[in-house]
Amino acid sequence: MSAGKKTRLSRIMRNGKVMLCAMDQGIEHGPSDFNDKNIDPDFVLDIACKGGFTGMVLQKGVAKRYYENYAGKVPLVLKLNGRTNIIPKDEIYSGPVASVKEAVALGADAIGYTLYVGSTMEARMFSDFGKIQEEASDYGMPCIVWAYPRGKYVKDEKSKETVAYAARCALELGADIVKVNYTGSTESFKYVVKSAQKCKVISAGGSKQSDAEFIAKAKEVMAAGAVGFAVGRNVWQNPNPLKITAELKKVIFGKE
Ligand code: FBP
Repeated sequence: MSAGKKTRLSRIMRNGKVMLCAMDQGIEHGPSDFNDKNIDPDFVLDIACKGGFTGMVLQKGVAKRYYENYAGKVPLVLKLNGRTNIIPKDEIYSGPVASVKEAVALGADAIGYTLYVGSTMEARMFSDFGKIQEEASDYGMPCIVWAYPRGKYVKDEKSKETVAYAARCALELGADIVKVNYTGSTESFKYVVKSAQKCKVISAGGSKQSDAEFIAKAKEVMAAGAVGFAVGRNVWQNPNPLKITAELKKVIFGKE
């Protein structure tokens, strides 16, 4: 691993663990995910800083207009592809919208890229990512892959086998960290972690759950050997974002 990549990875990790705050839902789901407060990126960036997140995931437009004031307080993970949920799942494809060079210019410490494993557009997405990954290697930029099995051939997006397959693809394609959806049990998630081998596994937060459900899930994820979370809605849709963050932090990092 290059010295640059090691340095950047160490900035988005604490004691080997990862806790990212994700706010790319504005493109992935649309403004319906937001309320009057969290529609404002400053509201979410403030939570990320005060909550001790190890990174903030943004698309480039938001990063350009908002991140400057938070640099040095929370590292930036720039998402390099995106799509709306208006396009049908059957033809799901997420194309590149930014480059690694732009991520470097914006001060990012890692890039994020979604791969819809199993989709009809898989070959194109793997090839797009291949170029991104090559550019990332040139710059010593860590790659975090959002590995989501999706499309008309995917029977169960959250089954142990399918999620493990997606996680393995991330390893095979050169990701440093893979973000997957939780498979529902520690046992099944252990298989996902095992399949990803040297590619570290983090879990998505998913749609908003009760505090108790979310924290129980977090405990199961960590017990399976994952290194953390990239979470959005379960934090910034929570009426008390810093309280749930503190609880999640305890699960991920233990006593600090
Ligand atoms: P959440 O914690 O809100 O689920 O965010 C995680 C995330 O991966 C986001 O980065 C992304 O916008 C969204 O989920 C994608 O969701 P979907 O599975 O609906 O495509």
